[in-house]
Amino acid sequence: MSSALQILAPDGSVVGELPGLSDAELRELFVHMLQIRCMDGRMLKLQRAGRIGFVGTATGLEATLVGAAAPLRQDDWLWSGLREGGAAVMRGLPLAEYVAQMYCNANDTAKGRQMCNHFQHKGTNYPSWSSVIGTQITHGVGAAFASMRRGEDTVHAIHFGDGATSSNGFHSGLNFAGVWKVPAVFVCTDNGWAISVASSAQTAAKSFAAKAPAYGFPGVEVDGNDVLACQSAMADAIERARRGEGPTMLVLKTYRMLGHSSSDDPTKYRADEEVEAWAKRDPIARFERYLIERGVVSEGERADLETQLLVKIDAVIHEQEAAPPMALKTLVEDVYAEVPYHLRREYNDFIAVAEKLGHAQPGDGAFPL
Ligand SMILES: Cc1ncc(C[n+]2csc(CCOP(=O)(O)OP(=O)(O)O)c2C)c(N)n1
Ligand SMILES: [Mg+2]
Repeated sequence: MSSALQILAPDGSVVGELPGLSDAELRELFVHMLQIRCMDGRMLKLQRAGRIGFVGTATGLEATLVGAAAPLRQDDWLWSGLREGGAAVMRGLPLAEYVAQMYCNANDTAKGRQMCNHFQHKGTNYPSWSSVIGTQITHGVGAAFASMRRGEDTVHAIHFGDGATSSNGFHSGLNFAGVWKVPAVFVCTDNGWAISVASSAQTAAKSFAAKAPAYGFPGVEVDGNDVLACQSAMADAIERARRGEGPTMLVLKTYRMLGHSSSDDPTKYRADEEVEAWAKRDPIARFERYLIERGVVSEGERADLETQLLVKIDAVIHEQEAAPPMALKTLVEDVYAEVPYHLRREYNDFIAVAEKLGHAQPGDGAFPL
C-alpha cells in the first residue's frame, strides 16, 4: 500500500496533490458515495425480506466507483463488473430503472433476462454485464478498438476485480489493448477477495499493477479508499487514452466490507480483525473528515444527507414494488420481427400451464395462432 497513490490519508489530511475540483464538485462526489451506501443497505434489506433475489454490494468500495466514474465524459463507456451500478446511477441511469432491474419487473430494461444487479443503460454507454468473469474485458477492448477505427475520441473504462485477473479475458484483452493501443482504462478493483479466494492467493506478483508493463503499458497502484486519488489517477489515464497514447491499468486497492453477494457468508473464510482494520479506513468517513476541514460539509450534516437520500430511494422502491411483473409473452419477443409459429405454439402451451397454476397476470394472454 505504501507505494499506492494517495491524496487523503485515512484521517482525512492532505498528503498528495489535490485535483482541481470545486467545492460543489467535491460535495457531489460525497453525496454519490453516500447514495451508494444507502442503496446497498436498502437492497440488502429487500433481499433479506424476499422481495428481490440477489444483491452484490459496493459497501467499502464507494471511492472506487465514484472516483473512477467522475472524470468520464458522458459519451465515454463504462464496462462493468458486478459492483458498478452506483457509478451508472451517478452517470445518469435513473434510480427507478436501477430498482426495476433489481425487481425484474415490467420496467426492467433488461426485460427480466438478466439476474438482478446486472444493470445496463444505453443513454450513458453502460453495456449490460455478463456474469461470466472477465468477459467484459474483451468486449470492452473490442469496442474501444471500434471507437478508435471510427475516429471517435471516446474512452472505455473497463472494470473488473482481482479475481478476474486470472481469467482468459484479462490476458487476451490486455494483450491486444496494448498491441492496438486502444483508448481504454482498465480499472482493477482489488477488494482483497474473489469470493473466498484472497488476493494474496490470486497472484505471486507484488501487485496486480505489475502485470500491465508485460502488455506494454503502465500499471498504477492507487489507494482505493481515497476518492480523490481514484479521481486523479483516472483523470490522468483517461487523458492519456484520449491523446491516443494507449491504455493504462489502475489497481484500486480497497476492501469488500460485506459478503461477495447476498448468498455469501464471509465469516466462513476471513477473520473479523481483518474486516475491523479496514473499517478504520472507511472511504466515506475519510472524505467526510476532509470536507468538514475544508468547510464543504458541516459536522453532523452526513446524517441529514442520508435521510434525504433514503426518502428519495424509498419512494422509488414503493413505486417499483407496485409495478407489475414483466409480461410473460416478452419471453418469445425481440428475436424475430414477428413471433414464428413454433414459438407461438410453445408460448401458448406455456401460458396454459401458467394460467392453471395461477402464475399468469392480466395481460398475459395467448398469442393468436
Ligand atoms: C468464468 C467464471 N468463473 C467463476 C465464476 C464464479 N464467480 C463469480 S464472482 C467470482 C469472483 C470474482 O472476484 P473478483 O473478480 O475479485 O470480483 P469481486 O466479486 O471481488 O468484485 C467467481 C469466481 C464466474 N462467474 N465466472
Ligand atoms: Mg475481488
